[in-house]
Amino acid sequence: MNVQQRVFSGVQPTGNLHLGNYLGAIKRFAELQDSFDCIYCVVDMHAITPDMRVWGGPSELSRNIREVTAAYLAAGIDPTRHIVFNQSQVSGHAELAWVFNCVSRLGWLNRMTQFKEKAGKDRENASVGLYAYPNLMAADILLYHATHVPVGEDQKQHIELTRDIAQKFNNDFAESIAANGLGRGEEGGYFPLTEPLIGGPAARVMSLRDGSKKMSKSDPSDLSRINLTDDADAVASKIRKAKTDPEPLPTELDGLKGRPEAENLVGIYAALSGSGKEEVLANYGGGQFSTFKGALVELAVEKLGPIGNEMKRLVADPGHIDAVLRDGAERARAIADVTMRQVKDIVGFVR
Ligand code: AQP
Repeated sequence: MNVQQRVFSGVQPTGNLHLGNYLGAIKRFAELQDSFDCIYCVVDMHAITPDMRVWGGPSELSRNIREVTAAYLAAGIDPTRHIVFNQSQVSGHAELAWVFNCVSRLGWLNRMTQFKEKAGKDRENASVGLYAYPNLMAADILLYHATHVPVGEDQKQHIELTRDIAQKFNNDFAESIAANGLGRGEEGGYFPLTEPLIGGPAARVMSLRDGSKKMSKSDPSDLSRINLTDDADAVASKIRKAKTDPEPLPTELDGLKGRPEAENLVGIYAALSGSGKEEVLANYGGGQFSTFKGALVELAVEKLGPIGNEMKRLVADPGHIDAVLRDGAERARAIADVTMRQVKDIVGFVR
């Protein structure tokens, strides 16, 4: 393992963990464990950025933090080889985010499409935290000098902003970084320019009810998503009811153009089976959706059933989950504290 290559990523504990979160993020987190030093965070400080009516209040938050942790463990993430913790236990996230609030520019944040989508028309009523969310996300990643971040397609813009913040910090403080002997890498910058790891057939899993919208925790329709804790009957019924079009499945990739619902189901099958969309079409192209949906139900139940069951088992033992998070937080804090001491020296804070 190359310890210079560090992965950081997180999931918000906002309930309704779904297939998009699994295929776009958590499944890939587990796959990266043999090639990277990994830090996986339950980003609870991000979860409270909407109105409390949206995130559900204190007991819901605690329950959701434990549920995301359970999903990490059930997906095969090993918290003894890597670090699993919740963000609010390591104060460096908030401290570095403040420094980044002063590095990042209003013009940059104004371009963030996720804020526009989440704030909607009632922008004046959105929290400052929702607006500054990408600066906190940059702090999450750079606090650990992470070189790679596995995320779904929807997070690409935030990773680009993280690179802009790192670059501006490195430029603004270039002299101080050098004077303190804290330059790293060829360019002598302090923070790395982190690479996103986005890809595969399910980088953007779409709603089962509308192929133009991403599968999302906050969609009011439960039929739009497969939750990781859904039982086999629910998974089967949601896939059977998933929106499709009247044409049979195409035999070639090109035939999926302009057919977002068909493309979505093919992508989900490919990601769950560890193959490509071409292979799926080679097997099911030309056939009716009903046959393909039957095969998808079988595959989804086979792959997701054990994860959902393990999550339920783990959540029933909150003491164990809390101990995993405390242990992870202690090890994360050891890395974060060094970064914060160095950042304070670079910025000129007296400590
Ligand atoms: N539909 C998706 N397809 C692929 N990846 C996805 N991710 C989310 N939705 C999809 C990825 O899951 C990780 C964790 O996401 P998050 O919990 O931090 O926040 P989110 O993106 O806001 O999740 P939702 O479900 O979309 O919630 P709401 O409804 O609140 O907007 C990230 O890596 C994300 O890319």
